[in-house]
Amino acid sequence: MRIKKIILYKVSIPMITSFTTSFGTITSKPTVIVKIETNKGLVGYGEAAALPFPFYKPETTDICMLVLKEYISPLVLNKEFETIEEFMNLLKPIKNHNFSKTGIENALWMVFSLKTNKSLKKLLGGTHDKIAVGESIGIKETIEETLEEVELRKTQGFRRTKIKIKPGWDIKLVKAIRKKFGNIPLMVDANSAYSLKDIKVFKELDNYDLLMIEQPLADDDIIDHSILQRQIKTPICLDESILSVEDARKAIYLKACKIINIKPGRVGGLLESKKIHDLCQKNNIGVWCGGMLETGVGRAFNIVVSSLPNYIYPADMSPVNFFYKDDLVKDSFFVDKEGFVKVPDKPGLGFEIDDRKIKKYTIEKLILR
Ligand code: OSB
Ligand code: MG
Repeated sequence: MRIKKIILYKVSIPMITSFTTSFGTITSKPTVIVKIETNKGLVGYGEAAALPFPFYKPETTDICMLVLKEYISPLVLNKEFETIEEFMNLLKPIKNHNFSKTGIENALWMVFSLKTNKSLKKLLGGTHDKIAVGESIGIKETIEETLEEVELRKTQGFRRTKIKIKPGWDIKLVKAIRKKFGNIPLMVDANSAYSLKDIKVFKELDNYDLLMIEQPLADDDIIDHSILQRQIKTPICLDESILSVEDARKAIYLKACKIINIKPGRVGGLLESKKIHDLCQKNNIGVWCGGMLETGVGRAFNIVVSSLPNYIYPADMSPVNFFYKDDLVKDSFFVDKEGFVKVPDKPGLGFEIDDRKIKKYTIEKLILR
C-alpha cells in the first residue's frame, strides 16, 4: 500500500466553555485533521489533537502542522508498506511528536479497516461492546460551581467524576464533594502541579478513598512518583509521564504507578497504545483512556482503544458538544443513561465524517503529494 496524498486541515470549532487545569486555561482549541488517500483510492481521517500551547506537552497544534508537512509527509508519501507496524517504522527517525504521528497513524487504521472490511474494534482486538465513561471537570471559580457540575453529570449518567486540582484547589474541594455526594467514584488530576515537598497534601488526600491520583508530579520524573507511591495507598495514575511502551516498562519496574492513562494521541497512536495495554495487562496495571478535548474524529479512536480488555476504568469521554459549538462527524457518540458509549462495529471510523463542517471550520489547509 502507498499513501499518495495527504491533506492537513487546521480546524477551529468555537468553544462553548473554557477548560482550566493547573497548567492554564484553554479558551480555544484548534486541532489538526489529517486526511490520507492511498494508491487504491481509499480515504482515511485522523486527528492530531495537541493543545495550542506547550503547557501540557511541548508539541502544539502549529507544531503538528509543521512536523506533518516538513518531516512526516516526506518520509511516508509514496513509500510501500504492508502493515501499520511497517508504516510506523518509516516514522522512526522522528523523535517524539506523538500527536503528529497519531494523526496520520489513525487515518491509516481507518484505511485498513475499510480495506479489510472489518471494524476498527475487530482489527485492534477490542473485546468490550460498550465502554464506561466519566467526565473531566476543569478548575472553576468556586467550589459551589464545581459541586453543581458534579451533580449535573451524575444525573446524566457519567460513571465517575474526575476533578482537576492544583496547589490550593485540592483538599477543600475533595472534602466538599465527599460531603455532598458520599462515596461516588471520584479521582483527581494534578497535571504535574506538585512536587515531593507536597507530601502532606497527598497523605491528606489518602483519607478520601480516591479511585486514583493522576499525574501528581513532574512529567519527566518517574523516580519521584515511585517514592510518592510508596508513601500513599491511593493508586497513582500516570498520564504525561508515559509516551511509549518503554516509558511504561520503566514506570512499572520502579513501581511509580498502579494505573496508566493511555491516550493514543500522547503515545503516538493505536499500535503503541495496544503495546502499552498488553504490557500493563501482564503486570496487573489497569488502564483507561484519557482525552485531549478531541473532536468526534479523535474521540472515535479513543472509543476503539477503550474496547481493549484491560481498559478497566471509565474513559474521559465528555460528548463533543460539552465543549464545542459543533462537531466534524454527524451523529457523534452518545452517552446512555447508565454512562456507557457503544463501540461502533462497522468498518471505517464508525462515524460519518461531515466534510462540510471540516470545510466550514478550516483556518489553514495544506495539500501534500
Ligand atoms: O490531563 O487528562 C488531561 C484535556 C487536555 C489536556 C490534558 C487533559 C485533559 C482532560 C480533558 O482532562 C479530557 C477530555 O478530553 O475530556
Ligand atoms: Mg491527565
